[in-house]
Amino acid sequence: MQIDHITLRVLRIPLVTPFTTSFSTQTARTVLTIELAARANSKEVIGWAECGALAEPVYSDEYAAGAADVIERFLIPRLLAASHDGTLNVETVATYLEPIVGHRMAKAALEAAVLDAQLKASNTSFATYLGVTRDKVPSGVSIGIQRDIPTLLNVVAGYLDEGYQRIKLKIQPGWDIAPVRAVREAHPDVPLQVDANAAYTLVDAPHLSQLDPFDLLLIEQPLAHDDLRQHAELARHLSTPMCLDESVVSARSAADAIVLGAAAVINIKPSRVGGYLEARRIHDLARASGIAVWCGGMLETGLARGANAALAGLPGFTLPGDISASSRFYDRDLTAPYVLDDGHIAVPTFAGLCEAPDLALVKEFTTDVREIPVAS
Ligand code: NPG
Repeated sequence: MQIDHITLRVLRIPLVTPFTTSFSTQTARTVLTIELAARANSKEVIGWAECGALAEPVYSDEYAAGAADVIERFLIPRLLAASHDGTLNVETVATYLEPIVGHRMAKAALEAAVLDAQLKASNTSFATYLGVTRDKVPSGVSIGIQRDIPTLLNVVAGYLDEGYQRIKLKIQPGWDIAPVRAVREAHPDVPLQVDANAAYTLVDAPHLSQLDPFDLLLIEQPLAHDDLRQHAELARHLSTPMCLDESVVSARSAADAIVLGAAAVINIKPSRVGGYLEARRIHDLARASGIAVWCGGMLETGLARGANAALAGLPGFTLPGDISASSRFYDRDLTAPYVLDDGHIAVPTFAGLCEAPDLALVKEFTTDVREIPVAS
């Protein structure tokens, strides 16, 4: 593949309702997008992708403006060298970017733009590329921390009415046992799980064990991202299965977590782990180890939501993912909206990772643009 032009944009897209987690309240999604014009298979194609990094480094150490900087300054020059040598394709991207330490979300975004272009040039859907045959995946919804329990119960009932197949509640110290008890009492049979985004320490083990009677699918990332050993210790105190999100950043860290007994379940977010190819490797490893996986969400726009649905079609994804309808977060999505159909999201059949976005909408939401010159 030869790259002809790259445009980086930072967009600010309003959310339909504020989303509160233990680390922040978001009222809008700041998202870095990549538009990559390329030639492959004698075709001119445009690959689109978005970066998972938030506006601030509060979920991980990456943030949108920083990702734009590292992409422009350090990652694109390496891809352009590969493009010039004629050795650029999605399978070589990670190798070219390897000398740059970390910055997985930035790398994932660039790899996704190349993958989208490559799939479009070969007229192949992402599901076909992965070998996925499922045509839809069950949809779960992630519910932020609410003002009070009556409000939470209303919100949960609304999403269940829409058809969501499982509920994930965000928790933090002061908002954990009571809200979970209330939701479980109101909905005894609903698949339910909780996500702490690293808000606790091992000292909280006795407190967290009070969640055990509520028959939760899992507790997600109660401890710090670099606390694998203590997650293993906490797992021994709880009967609720331990799931890791922030701690699993690669197939290597997934293997460590599994061997240590720190994860009975893994949340796979392609952007957190450096891209869809690494996400697939984690799926394969977990499946071979008998560890369940599910696809996490980062408030994706239509540039990544469908690709996540395709990934979640792989056989190891045995739990519903945070792959909700576009309307869960956005009044107007960048692409045709993803809709819930009987509690499921369709696995896309179009060529590429995503449909081309609505350029007028992209323009409306853009707060910063960088055109990257490509020397021929
Ligand atoms: O459905 O896209 C979604 C959101 C799911 O809760 C969700 N994501 O910690 O998993 C998380 C959380 C998150 C959102 C993390 C944005 C980081 C950024």
